[in-house]
Amino acid sequence: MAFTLPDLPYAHDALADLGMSAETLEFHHDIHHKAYVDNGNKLIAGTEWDGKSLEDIITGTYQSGAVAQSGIFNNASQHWNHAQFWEMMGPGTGGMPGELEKALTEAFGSVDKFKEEFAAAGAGQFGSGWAWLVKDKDGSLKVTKTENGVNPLCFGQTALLGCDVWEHSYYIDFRNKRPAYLSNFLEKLVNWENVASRM
Ligand code: MN3
Repeated sequence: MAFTLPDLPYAHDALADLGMSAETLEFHHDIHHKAYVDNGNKLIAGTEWDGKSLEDIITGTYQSGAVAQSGIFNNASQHWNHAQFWEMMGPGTGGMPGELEKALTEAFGSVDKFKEEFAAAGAGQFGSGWAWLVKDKDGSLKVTKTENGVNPLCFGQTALLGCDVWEHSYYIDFRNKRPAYLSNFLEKLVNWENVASRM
């Protein structure tokens, strides 16, 4: 089953008033995400991964550790990461569902402490990567960061929230100010109902 680029779940300009411009989404979704889809399809054609599910390709190539698989892993994982990322944001969504607020408070002490930890993980990721809120195998909530395309699937974790901290995600709107992008993401862009639905 070949990868396909999913449509954004909102218009390209739907997040502009919230700090993510149409130009960013045109580059990020239409060009960067599309490139992961197209390159992944080219690399997978005719290999043992042809016809496997996206999740199986990601975990299988990551666990193999083989350099020959790294191109397939990088493109497959980045395709999955971006497909989740678009869904985790949204325009004018409601507040945080009570069950999520309760779970974050239990795990981190307060919602604000969770946001501080998440923003610090994203700011502290050296180079390209992602910040995550995950549900670990034992059910506990944790904040993590990963390099490049590595994601929670690689560690058997459930991704509840992810933030792309590659420069292409923020350079147009925030230039080099990654902490400002992360703060804006947490305060204005996250679709907390989507996050809660992943628990
Ligand atoms: Mn990206």
